[in-house]
Amino acid sequence: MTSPIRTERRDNVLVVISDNPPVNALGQAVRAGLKDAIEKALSDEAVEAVVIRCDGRTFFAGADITEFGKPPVGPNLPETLDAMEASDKPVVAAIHGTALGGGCEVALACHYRVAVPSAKLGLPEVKLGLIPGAAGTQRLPRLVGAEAALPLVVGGNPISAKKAQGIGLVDEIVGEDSLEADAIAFAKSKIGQPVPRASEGTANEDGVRDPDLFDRFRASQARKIRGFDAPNAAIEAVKAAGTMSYAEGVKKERELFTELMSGTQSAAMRHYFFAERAANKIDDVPRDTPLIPIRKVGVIGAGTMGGGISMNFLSAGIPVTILEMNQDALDRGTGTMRKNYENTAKKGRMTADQVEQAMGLLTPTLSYDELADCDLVIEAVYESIDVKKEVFGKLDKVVKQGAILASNTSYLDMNEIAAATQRPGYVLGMHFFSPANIMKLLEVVRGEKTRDDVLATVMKLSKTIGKVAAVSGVCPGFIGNRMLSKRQEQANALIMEGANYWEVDEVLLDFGFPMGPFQMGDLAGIDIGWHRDPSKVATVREALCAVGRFGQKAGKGYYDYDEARQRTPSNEVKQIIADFAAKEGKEHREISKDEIRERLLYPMVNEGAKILEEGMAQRASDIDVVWINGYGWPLYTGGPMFWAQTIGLDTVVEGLGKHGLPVSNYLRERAADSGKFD
Ligand code: T1G
Repeated sequence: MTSPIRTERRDNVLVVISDNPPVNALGQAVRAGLKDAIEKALSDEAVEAVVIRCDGRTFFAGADITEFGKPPVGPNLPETLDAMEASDKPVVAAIHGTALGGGCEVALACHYRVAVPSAKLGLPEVKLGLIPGAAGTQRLPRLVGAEAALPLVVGGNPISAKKAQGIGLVDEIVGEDSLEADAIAFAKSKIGQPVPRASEGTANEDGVRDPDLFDRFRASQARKIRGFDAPNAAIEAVKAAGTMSYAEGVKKERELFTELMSGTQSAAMRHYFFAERAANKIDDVPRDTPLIPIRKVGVIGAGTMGGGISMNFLSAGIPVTILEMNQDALDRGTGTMRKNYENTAKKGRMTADQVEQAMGLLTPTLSYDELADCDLVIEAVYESIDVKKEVFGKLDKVVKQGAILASNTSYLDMNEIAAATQRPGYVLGMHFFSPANIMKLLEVVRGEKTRDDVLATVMKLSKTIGKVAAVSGVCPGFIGNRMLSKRQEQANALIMEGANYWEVDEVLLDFGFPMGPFQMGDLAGIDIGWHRDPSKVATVREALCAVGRFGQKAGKGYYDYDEARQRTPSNEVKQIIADFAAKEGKEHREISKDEIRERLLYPMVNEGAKILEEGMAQRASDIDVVWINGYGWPLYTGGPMFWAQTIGLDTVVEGLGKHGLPVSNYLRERAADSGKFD
């Protein structure tokens, strides 16, 4: 098999080129080819400098993640890079695309780095539950210092070539279309000079001057890294660069890396990496299905959801015509969108021009006729099947043939909505999650009659607007809300049986969720959908509303809130619950946190198994993608289905039985068979 690495001579410069699509991952063949090429360069007198570059869309984008968890095959990357750095001939990394992870470490082991303006560099290993494993945590702080290294290694987000040049990671920004030529010229200019080796630098001089730097940084990241192992390991590794010799620091990095690689968090986060990409593929729709061009989008409803949905398209440069029933509602909606953009600009995440650009693509209207030439119309009106069927009937008459009609419904029957039109093949669900311009999840609900090209178009469009999409079949609550309802059922039952509602929240917080069900209720508003009659009290929720406990907005819901919205459990609520339980003849008892966790989470796994058995989700990993992106399931456990496999499906089956909860045949069968869903 030909090596993905080739070399080409340009006078006295040897250009080492990798051609390993799709992202020049540093798999075994690439590492072996790199090693051979470097040995060739070092032994050839005629070669006085080396340039390393990649064909295709990007410089090396990291180690080959598909090799992880398998027996290592040499040569290993650290040794290959050490041999390269030891060269006395200047070695220049010529960077385009995204030099990530091991790719960035290749660049760090080169003596110099040049990059095109559009290039990005980063160390995203923490997003895989790892830290850099080829001396990146030791070379980078020697090149750029601790303050600049920490966000890169601990946050894992890439930076632009310009920013990289600013911190000393990139030596020169070269022409966007003349990378190789400029890199060769740069290499030639360094011939005869002593080569700078990052490993020989002094690390963290800023960290020595400011010893609290590391603790301050850790504190600043506390909320984001809560529960994750890798970020703390990353901080330790960067710190080691300033307190140990290079060799000892590399050893420390290796210890931390190996421990993380063998842990459940990295397995879970590597699972998620591939799960997110798999979710965008539809098994029974050919990848080359022709797509419908989406040049103009219509949105019905300028409320919270309609406005948020519209922003996704405007931010992606796609014009939106937004329709409301009256001018006041329209003005309120467009005003809120502008305010949201301006808030983003205030945080420095957008420029004022970009705000005007986005708002300039928005056309408010009161007339359905203005939607006639839209390629896609998304309805985000009141969650009533009759209202939606009426809206779709109107759209069907007004909007051009071949346009897609989508509903943002969160649980209604898409087949019934599609039947209200003459074009059921062009109808599907696009279930956004509030706030729609922020939450990444998009549940794409495939109707019985939804055409392949319509589905493929919306899946591709989801990536364009920065969403993570998963396909759901038509069932109440689709994937996410259907499983959420099982958790909510148990949460309500548990507090009637004696569990304190704040304990239920704490169990999910400790598990890694951003908040528990009762906190969520207070945040969203207990009074949503309340009949407003304080004399009619049939549930705990109605009892709370009857005494004005509407949630955070009222300063009290399940919890009491102070001005800073800090919550305190309420004795009044505890009594209301106790009275309800007594009325229902429920005996209160001590309930352990283990029982609370099992009764909240295991029924969700069981419902996920039913969703798979009914074909409402393509694969178990899609369910993980839904829960991680739509409901805050902790990424470091891989999602409900991966987590269940990690603790053992038989453990889940046994736990459900112990609590007298139903076990689906499919779950029982999977537990008895391979212990895996997919
Ligand atoms: N290994 C294997 N396959 C990879 C890969 C990788 N590193 N990166 C991408 N792919 C596959 C991906 O699964 C998909 O496959 C296709 O390439 C296109 O990817 C030693 C230990 C580079 C920004 O974490 O961030 O280095 O679905 O759909 O949107 O210290 O891919 O087509 O079959 O994402 O244009 C560190 C991960 C590894 C980078 C391109 N590196 N990749 O995004 O395309 S650990 C990373 C990305 C490491 C060292 C450590 C993105 C991208 P398929 P895509 P994209």
